[in-house]
Amino acid sequence: MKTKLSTKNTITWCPGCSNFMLLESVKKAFGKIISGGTKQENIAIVTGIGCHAKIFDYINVCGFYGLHGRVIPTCLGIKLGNPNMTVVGFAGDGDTYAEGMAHFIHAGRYNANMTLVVHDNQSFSLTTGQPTPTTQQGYISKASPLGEPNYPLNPIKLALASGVSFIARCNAQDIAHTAQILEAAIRHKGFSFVEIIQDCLIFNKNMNAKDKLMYKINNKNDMKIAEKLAGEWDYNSKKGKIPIGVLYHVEKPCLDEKLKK
Ligand SMILES: Cc1ncc(C[n+]2csc(CCOP(=O)(O)OP(=O)(O)O)c2C)c(N)n1
Repeated sequence: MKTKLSTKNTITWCPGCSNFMLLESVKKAFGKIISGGTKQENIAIVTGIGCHAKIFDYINVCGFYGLHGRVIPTCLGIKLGNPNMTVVGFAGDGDTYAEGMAHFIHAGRYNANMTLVVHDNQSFSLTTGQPTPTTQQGYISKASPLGEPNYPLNPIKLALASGVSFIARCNAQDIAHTAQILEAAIRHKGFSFVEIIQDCLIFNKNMNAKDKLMYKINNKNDMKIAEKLAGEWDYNSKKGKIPIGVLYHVEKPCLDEKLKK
């Protein structure tokens, strides 16, 4: 299955980039979905533009190498055009929470049956390390020589407030756990959002190596617990605890059911 899902394209991520590990997790999860009866040609992926987006070239499924910030509407277009497709979007933190922010909020409201995977390295890495909305305050880069003035956004809290029906967080370096969560996210009926915490080996390295703060949880539909879990890490420092796993999971009508009515 791994061979069937691989392509012959040369991988151009930096040696040691955690995107390699995420690629493995995605292939494992897709392998399970295909063994469960989904045809390989009925899986479509969409990417933005960025280091994360190169994953498009390395997985042998249908899809659309999209525009920066427009992963979600492109996924939605595929899903509306052919509801039989299993649609998974791969986006960056800059991609999703800067350019593409409005789409993220509405995706929660629409609850279309599709998955968004956000590779959060707290940096616009492909364009050499400018701060994104999840970058910590004080981060110095070419674009913020006096330090990033703004406090980071908490996307998990935003997802909860936007009504996202499946919210999870993973550590890119934990391939088996990430594969398991991705599979659950893809199987979820409705919009699933998986935040991947990943190190960038070149930019914003101060935020790397948070593994020791991480612990595994599996919350179902308890909003109070989800809100507490969402507040345990503020993206601004390497303090506190970082829950990984399913942070919130609820069943509610998805977009095609609402449209049918
Ligand atoms: C509309 C638009 N704005 C800006 C860019 C330039 N751009 C291309 S990649 C990129 C950075 C991507 O950062 P992120 O989404 O965080 O992904 P990463 O490279 O970190 O994986 C930017 C700003 C673009 N291609 N299109």
